[in-house]
Amino acid sequence: MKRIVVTGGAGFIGSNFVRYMLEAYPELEIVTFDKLTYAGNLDNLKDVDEARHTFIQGDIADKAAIKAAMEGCDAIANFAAGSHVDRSIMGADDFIATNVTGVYNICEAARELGTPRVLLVSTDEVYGSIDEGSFTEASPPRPGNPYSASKAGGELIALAHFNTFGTPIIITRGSNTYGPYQYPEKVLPLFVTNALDDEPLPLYSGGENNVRDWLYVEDHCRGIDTALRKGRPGEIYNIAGGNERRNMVLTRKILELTGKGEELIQFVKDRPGHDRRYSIDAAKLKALGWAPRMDWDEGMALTVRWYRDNEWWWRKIKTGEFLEYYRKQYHER
Ligand code: NAD
Ligand code: TDX
Repeated sequence: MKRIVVTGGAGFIGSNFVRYMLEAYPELEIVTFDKLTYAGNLDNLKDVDEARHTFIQGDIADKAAIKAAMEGCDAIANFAAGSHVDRSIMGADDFIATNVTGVYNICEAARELGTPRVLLVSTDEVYGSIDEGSFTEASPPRPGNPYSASKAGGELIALAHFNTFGTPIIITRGSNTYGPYQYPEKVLPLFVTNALDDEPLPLYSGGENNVRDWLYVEDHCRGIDTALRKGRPGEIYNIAGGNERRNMVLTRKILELTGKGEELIQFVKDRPGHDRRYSIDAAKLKALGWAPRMDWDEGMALTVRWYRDNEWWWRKIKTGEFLEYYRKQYHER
């Protein structure tokens, strides 16, 4: 592969992927195509090699724009999405436009252009919650909130596109991802940056019930790269961190690493439709040679240190639009 298009490459996982791929493949050229929504941020790409990287501002819901960006590329990896469950509960229009229509446009453009590989980044949330054991790729999707339903919708359209037209679609379903450059609406960077400022950590539903499986962002990126290069069109690959933790355990870890006390924890009203536990089996991707490398304690220490050392990055974000969202989301909760 000489040239790939990365949609959503100015977001959290996308920007880590761009950096990872440019370092891993010295000949590769990347075109980042991103709408720059509230979550897109060119600061995330500040340190990439400009000689091999081009940025285009555009919307995947605009078919002509995404098709023009994809012309002549060897592959596309789509990270563009509405990605935050709580925002999708407030209103899901953008989630449908990007996660469903946008994905359809990418499939159509790929079919028309003959794009050799189309990697769609999806999520373990499409399976819904599981009390015991882990979902495999053969488990049926049962999404439980507007975000995960829109991701499942995009997946179904893409898989039907493969079935009908042979469009070379590969889907990855990653678990909860953490690391540098994550927008501070997600629980981990929100709690870390709040703790650093001695602000409350709004924990839903007591924190003992809900379990997430934490995947370090570089492991997620290597998993996507493995699926992109070695995966079979029409197939789905789970990418699991193998670090299931209750939210209270995550919260205590953040307090320990920031040197703060439990008085910062504020129990707040639960998220509607809150999925209790996510758990996926990644044996299928492991058979292609991938395995997560980052130990959870080490990954957490690295991540908290990154937010501590990079206030320039998140202080700018935690203003304006963010504060408006924060007030709506947490006021009187
Ligand atoms: P993010 O919200 O940080 O970034 C999303 C990026 O997409 C932003 O740069 C935004 O500007 C861009 N974007 C949004 N709508 C767009 C549009 N219509 N056209 C072009 N660009 C658009 O998200 P993230 O956490 O980096 O997630 C990336 C992908 O990974 C998403 O598809 C998400 O569903 C999936 N995923 C995320 C996690 C996680 O824990 N964060 C886990 C599994 C899967
Ligand atoms: O303020 C909070 N308090 C709280 O207790 C927030 C924002 C979250 N939580 C809880 C809800 C979840 O049980 O923390 C857990 C993680 O929440 P999020 O960070 O919002 O992530 P989640 O809903 O699990 O979804 C994430 O993982 C799958 C990503 O946001 C998705 O993009 C990804 O697909």
